[in-house]
Amino acid sequence: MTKFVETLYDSYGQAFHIDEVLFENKTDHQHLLIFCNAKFGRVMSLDGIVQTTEKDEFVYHEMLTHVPMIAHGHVAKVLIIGGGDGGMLREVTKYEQITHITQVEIDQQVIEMCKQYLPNHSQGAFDDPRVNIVIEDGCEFVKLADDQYDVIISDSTDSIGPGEALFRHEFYAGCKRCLSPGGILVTQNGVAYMQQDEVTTTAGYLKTLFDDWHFFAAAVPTYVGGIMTFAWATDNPELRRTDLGTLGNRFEAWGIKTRYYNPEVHYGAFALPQYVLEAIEKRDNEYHKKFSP
Ligand code: AG3
Repeated sequence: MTKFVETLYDSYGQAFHIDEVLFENKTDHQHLLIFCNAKFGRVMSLDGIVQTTEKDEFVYHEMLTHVPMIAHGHVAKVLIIGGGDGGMLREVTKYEQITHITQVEIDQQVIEMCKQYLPNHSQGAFDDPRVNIVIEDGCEFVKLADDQYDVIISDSTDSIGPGEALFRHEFYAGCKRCLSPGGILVTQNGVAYMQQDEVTTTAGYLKTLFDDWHFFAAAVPTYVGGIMTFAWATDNPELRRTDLGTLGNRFEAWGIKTRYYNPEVHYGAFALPQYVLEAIEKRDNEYHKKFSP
């Protein structure tokens, strides 16, 4: 039986039995592989790194969508950066009050192949009349876009290859200029234990741009090595402190169906272990040393 061995880390990783290869090709931007596995269903990898699987994708897509959506409370326009598999779009389109969704994906072939081989991710969301798909580098898009969005979700790969630009200061600054007043930016920020520098670096950038920023977390089985952190940034500090009762009322009133997210999980996701807080603070200190007079 053939095996897929993830190449993200040098000295540690995960392996899958490949039951069947559904698609494999070099796109204009990256190497795309979609295969079947008995435990995780269809698995999609880009440049040797697992991006999403049919069985555990709900954790990631629900947390990056519903945490900002429900905390904000009045979202009409959403921008998704990346997310070519369509899982994020599926979650976002669950909200009837949203009038417009722009999704900016660099790799058209990822969208096309995921529509064909991972249809359970998008479940038809690409055909939603509120959706506008733009094939472009997300970092370039946010530098020049004219529109403003209430929630921006960065559903990127890791900070290597095409995804690298989505972890730079200029990207976060671009997102800030595309947020409506009090809008929220959330981003995929890596697995904290394995990629601690990512927490430190992102914290340093967000600190210079937003009045309120932090991280929240969830454990995604196929993003191995512990909890994944998601960055949270906004100029409205009250949104992160939205009380449990309000979260519960909105969740119920809007009838959002989920398998991972619920208001208690939302609330608890902002409680971070000490080693993650230290990674955040490290940047605070380094930043001060470097930039204070
Ligand atoms: N994007 C995040 C993949 C991160 C994998 N990396 C890792 N294990 N550190 C997923 C795209 C799903 N829409």
